[in-house]
Amino acid sequence: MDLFLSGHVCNRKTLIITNPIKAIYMLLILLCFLPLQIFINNEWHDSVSGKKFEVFNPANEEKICEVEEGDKADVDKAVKAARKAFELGSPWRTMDASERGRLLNKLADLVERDRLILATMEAIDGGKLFSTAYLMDLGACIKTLHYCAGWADKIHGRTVPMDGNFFTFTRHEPIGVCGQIIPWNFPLVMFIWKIAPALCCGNTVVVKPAEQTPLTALYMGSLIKEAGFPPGVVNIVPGFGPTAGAAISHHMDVDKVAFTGSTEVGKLIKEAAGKSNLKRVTLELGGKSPNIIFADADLDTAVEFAHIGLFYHQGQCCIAGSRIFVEEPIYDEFVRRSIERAKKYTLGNPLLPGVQQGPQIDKEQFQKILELIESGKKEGAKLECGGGPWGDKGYFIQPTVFSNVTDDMRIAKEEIFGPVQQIMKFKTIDEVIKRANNTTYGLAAAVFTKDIDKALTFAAALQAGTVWVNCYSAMSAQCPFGGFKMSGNGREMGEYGLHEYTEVKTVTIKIPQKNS
Ligand SMILES: *[C@@H]1O[C@H](CO)[C@@H](O)[C@H](O)[C@H]1NC(C)=O
Ligand SMILES: *[C@@H]1O[C@H](CO)[C@@H](O)[C@H](O)[C@H]1NC(C)=O
Ligand SMILES: CC(=O)N[C@H]1CO[C@H](CO)[C@@H](O)[C@@H]1O
Repeated sequence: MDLFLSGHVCNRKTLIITNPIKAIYMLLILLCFLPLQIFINNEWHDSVSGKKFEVFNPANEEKICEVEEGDKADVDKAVKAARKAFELGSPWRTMDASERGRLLNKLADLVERDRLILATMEAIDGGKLFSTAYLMDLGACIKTLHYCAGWADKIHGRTVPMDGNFFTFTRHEPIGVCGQIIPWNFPLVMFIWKIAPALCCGNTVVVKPAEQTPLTALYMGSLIKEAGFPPGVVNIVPGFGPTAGAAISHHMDVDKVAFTGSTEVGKLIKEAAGKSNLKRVTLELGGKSPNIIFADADLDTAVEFAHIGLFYHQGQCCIAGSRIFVEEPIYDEFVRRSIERAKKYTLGNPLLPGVQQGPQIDKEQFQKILELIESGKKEGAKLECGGGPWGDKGYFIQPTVFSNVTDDMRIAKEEIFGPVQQIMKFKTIDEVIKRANNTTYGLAAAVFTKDIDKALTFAAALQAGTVWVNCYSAMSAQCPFGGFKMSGNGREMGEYGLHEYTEVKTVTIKIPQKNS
């Protein structure tokens, strides 16, 4: 996600990059034209059931629009279209690989052209800071599309020195129809992270955006058509997890499903795959990532990254560093500076310049976070600041810092997905490795130290898909991303991510022997 955060976030000048009023005006015009429907075969469809669902702005709880609600019958239609587009001899299967790359580059250009509109939609629909959406999210989307476009004609097989008189080579073929289920916290980035690798490898896709945040995905439908992708290559079915999402994961004609979301739902998806056609499954799930700060670390850097690593996007990140272990000698000072940093926030409408924290996504998340904050208070953690809702409209929560946190508290064990920072104390290296790993999750981890030996010890010992040293949340399209343990299966992005969208086929040809 290209989140080299502190650099951007601290520099106020880069934040006010464009005119939000113009953006709102454009969005209003656009909503009149944006088909709030199901996108199948490059055309817009009403739902088979005739149902629609409402989409809300989490900053003021007001309804933005209604969207056609996809369910099993709509997923069936979308899968049929995707299957047809995948058939041998179809325009997509006969297209040169370099042409697939060109289409992805074209799509990147269209996203860049409409960056303002897409960033505004993310802000209104998902409560994301407009400035962050414009700089970080849209920036990451454009780079990811270009990155995958570059791979399209570089997916090579190998020749294999097989025993006997044979010529053997491998083909890295697309898997087929891929179901892709997108979370609400990074609606557009995750949409691109899913479709771009799948398409560059030659798959076709059926995408379900989150019911809270379907707007940018639908807008992408119109850009995909404009870019010139053949009908059926990308199909977009907005709807709910237990209906449309379940239909995708149980479908007998979906070859792979990729999901980003909660561990709980990840388990359901694997189960559905097991009960249907054993479709391939990749999952990017929850986390409770440890962030370990040694006394020899640069304290300013550590405080800032620990802060951003947790509070970014209102804490609604799977990688959030939500268990901060601080070495005893600097504990009190670290806590003091973390409180000072957290108190500096301006909360408010995410479209307005200068606002640094927007609302949580919906009432359910809002209430869950407040309940966890209460549990922290009850279980004896020290509430240093925040600790409750903010304002009288919208799902805002005050930036909250807990010190004196112990490993057995719920706030130290459960994924909060909110602006709530837990700071724990540690004494020895062995102790903190055990405590850091003592979780069912394994998505990310970080260590802050100037000692290269310590850094390398932790890089090896921490059970996590990504380990950062002296930084946090640094991500980009070239780097594989995913989880150990119950944080998921498989990797997304980077060259490793492409393996999850290809099947390897071994072709063996008998070489005729000359009679001697
Ligand atoms: C920290 O927690 C312990 C028990 O876990 C408690 O005895 C102590 O008073 C707490 N300290 C502060 C400053 O809240
Ligand atoms: C791991 O956590 C559990 C509780 O969640 C605790 O009982 C156990 O002692 C911990 N183990 C270590 C090595 O910290
Ligand atoms: C590599 C390593 O030391 N991993 C350990 C992390 O901590 C867990 C829990 O204590 C151990 O089970 C792992 O062996």
